[in-house]
Amino acid sequence: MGQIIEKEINGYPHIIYQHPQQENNSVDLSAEYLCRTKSRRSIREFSNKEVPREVIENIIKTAATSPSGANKQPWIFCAVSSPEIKSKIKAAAEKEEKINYDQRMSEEWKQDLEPLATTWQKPYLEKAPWLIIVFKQIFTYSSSGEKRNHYYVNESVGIACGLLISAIHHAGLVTLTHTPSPMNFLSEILDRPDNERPYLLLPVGFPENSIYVPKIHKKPFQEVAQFY
Ligand code: IYR
Repeated sequence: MGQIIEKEINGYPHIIYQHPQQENNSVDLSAEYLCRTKSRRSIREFSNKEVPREVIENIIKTAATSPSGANKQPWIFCAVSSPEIKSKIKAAAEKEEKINYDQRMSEEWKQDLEPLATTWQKPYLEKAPWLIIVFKQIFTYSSSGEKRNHYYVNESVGIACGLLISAIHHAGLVTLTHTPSPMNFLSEILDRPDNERPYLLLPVGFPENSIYVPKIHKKPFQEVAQFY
């Protein structure tokens, strides 16, 4: 008898689940993914080499596979390649960052950032071929205009951004998780609706030739994992 692949549970259609990789090689697969992932670094110096829109679409589609509270998918990924819009974003971000570095950040915070050599200037916001601005949707509107709840919005969008960053790296590109603060200027420049809040800004592209990154280390495994 053939396998039933569809059935109703709770009155809703369900389909049988099959993982595409059914061979028993999880050790090799996990080691391979670790190896590929370890080479990821946050990059602040971008080449202006073009990145095809299809790559950006694939990266966003990958992020959009993410799990989310009640599968509400409370996110939108805005991809900007327009030089005019990138310039507006750079100007607004630098205005806020200058105030941050001059007035809002504590001495301890500035000291913590010294190894990263960051400043209020953000040339990558113009130079990178793409900016992806992730907005969280704190609620949504039904087709009849009623407010509908979203759940675990920060967790959901955070997980989706993790997948996004991984997809960017695995496409041979680089990014930076940039969080200008405050960042409501992004809602204004991109004319986003009132149910959305900016969450993360990621310049995406190829790295500039011969660049240096800080020699920093991830915590040793013993410090980040505890087995019981
Ligand atoms: N947002 C500022 C400062 C900054 C803060 C942290 I925490 C970093 O890890 C890096 C930078 C900036 O982008 O310069």
